[in-house]
Amino acid sequence: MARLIVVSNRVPDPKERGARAGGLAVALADALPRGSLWFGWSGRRAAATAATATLAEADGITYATIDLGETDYRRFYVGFANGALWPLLHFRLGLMSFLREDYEGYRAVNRGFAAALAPLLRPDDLIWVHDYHLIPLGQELRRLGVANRIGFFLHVPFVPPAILQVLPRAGDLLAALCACDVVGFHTDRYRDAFLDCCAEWLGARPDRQGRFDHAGRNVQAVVTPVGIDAEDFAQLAMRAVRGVEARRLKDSLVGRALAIGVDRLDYSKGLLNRIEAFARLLATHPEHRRRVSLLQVAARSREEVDDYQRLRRELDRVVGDTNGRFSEFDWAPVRYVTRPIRRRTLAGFYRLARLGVVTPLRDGMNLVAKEFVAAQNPADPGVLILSRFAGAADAMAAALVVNPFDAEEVAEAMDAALTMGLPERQERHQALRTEVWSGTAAAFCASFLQALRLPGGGAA
Ligand code: ADQ
Repeated sequence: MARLIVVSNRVPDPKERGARAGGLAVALADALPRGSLWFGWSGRRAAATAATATLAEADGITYATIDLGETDYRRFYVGFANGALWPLLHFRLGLMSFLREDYEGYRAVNRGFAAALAPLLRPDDLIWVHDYHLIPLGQELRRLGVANRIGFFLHVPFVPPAILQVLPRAGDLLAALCACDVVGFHTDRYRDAFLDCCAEWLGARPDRQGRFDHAGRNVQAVVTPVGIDAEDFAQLAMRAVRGVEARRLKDSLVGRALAIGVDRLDYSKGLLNRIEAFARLLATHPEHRRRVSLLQVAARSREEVDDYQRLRRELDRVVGDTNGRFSEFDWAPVRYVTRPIRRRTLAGFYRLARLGVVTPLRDGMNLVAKEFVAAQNPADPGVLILSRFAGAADAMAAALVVNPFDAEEVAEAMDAALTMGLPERQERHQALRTEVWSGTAAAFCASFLQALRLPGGGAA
């Protein structure tokens, strides 16, 4: 079988397997076949970007990483990827900032990645590039004469033409992406938006399988939703709920219901809206005061980007206000933790929770929703509240699906979840469980790779 080459911005440190706060690393680590090579940034900064990769091996996977130069890091990572593309692809035009030099830095790092990767490649390798940091990588590899099959998967949403047109150089980027053979998305909506953009900028005329010709190549857009290793996570939760941390949490609740939110501290995750909705629940339904605590785990993320520092301050304030307003001497409504918690510990916490609150304003998929479902005890499951703007909502209609911009609607859903009887909880959970157990990380990899392996075949 052909060797798989995975390329992503960050390559996780194999030694830190238990403590990753990031969907891409979690999804891939669950599904990579042995013998694969994983290429990308080491996470370290140096005076200049390295021209060749450093190799390390663990569990049958070769990790090939390069350090990034300070200026490249600022322009590529902080500037264009997280200052322009991330807000744009999450529909936050007001937060987008574009500088030509950032765009040039972004292109330069993609060129550098291609130059460092090309010498490691064999002719029959399958190359699978991940996410918005590396949109032009396929084109840069082609320029170096790489003729291998190249696939690209976007972990975040794709936006319709009316949004994409705001980005200077949008046409350039779309054309660069079309140097790949297969381009994958979580949902039909994102794929259709991509095809609409290709029609508008590149004159593409896709067929019903999402294939079209561009610049002498055939490109296929596919839908392959990311999932988790559900059975493994369920086992983890069953063990962890008996562990020390879960027991400490349970004891501290003294019989109160637990609501849980777990996110990177990111403005796309709807954290402010969530706290506001919880405060509204306590204001309009005083019967829940002292009966429920919200544990919000919000791992700090991208702190070098100003908007993230602002969000952190704002969230500190909103949590403080809510606790000041409703706390009593023996109960605080919100418990707020800003450091990552080990995956195993989180699994136990999910299982203890009566309510999982996953209310991003936009999210490509959202794996926390799936983890919460996998962790539940089917005999007495908790209820999932899920934003309709998470890709996960497309296949999880049995959750309480809400518009996160409507605090009253979210508060009503919280009330409904806290008062829901066992038969309805079980019925909803069973439907969600079926979905999470079929759309696993392994299924995601298999269906994307099937499309990538087979010119002319593959996922729809
Ligand atoms: P993320 O935006 O990082 O991923 P998500 O899908 O929720 O979001 O994945 C986060 C992962 O990190 C989960 O496995 C979660 O358990 C873990 N995590 C989050 N917060 C944590 C914390 N505070 N402590 C410890 N662990 C934490 C991107 C896209 C998503 C998409 C994934 C996968 O933005 O939309 O679902 O990639 O494609």
